[in-house]
Amino acid sequence: MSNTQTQQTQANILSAEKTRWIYRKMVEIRKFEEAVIKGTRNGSLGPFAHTSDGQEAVAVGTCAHLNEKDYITSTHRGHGHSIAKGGDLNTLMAEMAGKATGCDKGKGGSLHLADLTKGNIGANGVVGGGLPIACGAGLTAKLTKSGAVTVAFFGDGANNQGVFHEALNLAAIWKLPVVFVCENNKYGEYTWNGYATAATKISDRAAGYNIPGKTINGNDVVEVYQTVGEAIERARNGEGPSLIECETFRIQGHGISDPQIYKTEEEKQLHLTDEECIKKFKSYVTKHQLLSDKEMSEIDQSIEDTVEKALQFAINSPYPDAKELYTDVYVSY
Ligand SMILES: Cc1ncc(C[n+]2csc(CCOP(=O)(O)OP(=O)(O)O)c2C)c(N)n1
Ligand SMILES: [Mg+2]
Repeated sequence: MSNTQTQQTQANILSAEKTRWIYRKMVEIRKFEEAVIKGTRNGSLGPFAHTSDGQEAVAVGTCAHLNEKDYITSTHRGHGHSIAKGGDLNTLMAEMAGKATGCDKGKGGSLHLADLTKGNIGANGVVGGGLPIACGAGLTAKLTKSGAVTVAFFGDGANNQGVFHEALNLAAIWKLPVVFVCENNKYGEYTWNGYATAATKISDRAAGYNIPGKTINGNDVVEVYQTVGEAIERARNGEGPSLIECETFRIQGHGISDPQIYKTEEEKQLHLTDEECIKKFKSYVTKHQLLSDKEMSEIDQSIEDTVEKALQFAINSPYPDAKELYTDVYVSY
């Protein structure tokens, strides 16, 4: 295939509509996280947050294939997943502030964010906790023949939890429509993954469960879109689960108060390189003439305004009433 032909094939991977959606969502997540960092530091939002800036390509490239009926389970670093799965920025930001107008009426906050109307069945403060829940959603979909696929997002730190192995095994023997998407940002809190994980690649662990496993560049949204897309299609066709490891990096520390003294200078500068996922996608769309600079800056500006409005909405919303304390906490049968 000639270079021109390869370029044309590359350009055909994404429709014009999908290209705009992907760019918009990645920028929405980045600007949302920047507002969360600012709002948390100045006290107008909650006391603490783990942000996902830098990892946008994984959430967006994956959720680009999901519909309203599909599910995701998330992690303590779940704002980006929620936005990519269609969450409304106002109600998500209000949730960051613990307000009554939040998508969980202020009871979830950053760490336990769920958005059930969008198929987001929850972030999880327990590392690896979303993985068996994804199997439950997968089993429901299989038994009810709903056609829904569940994506379980998890970090590299979760791959050494026993529950990771139990979930993969269960999903494999029952051929559940679940895709396990690992965001390998190389750290679990302050511990380098190479120090904590015996496997060379996290995706190698798929072989133990007889399912496909692949490691990809998680900073390249087009690569995520293609590879995770194939795994989602496989799951939707009844062919069972897959494990996709997306190598990426987080721009912030573990939480926003972490000074990252355990990272090398080179690692701290990664977001200034061509590996930064939004920059990478911008080069791609420019090279393939999918979006102009003008279109991208118009999108940037409109998101800037939307996020600012979301922040004001959150700040101006009321806290939940004290009598709400026990509602929606337990399910009654
Ligand atoms: C079962 C459990 N063990 C330990 C913790 C403390 N903890 C919170 S986040 C975290 C690191 C998770 O790392 P990773 O899965 O790679 O996700 P990342 O923070 O990098 O997105 C740990 C150990 C926890 N919340 N739950
Ligand atoms: Mg990690």
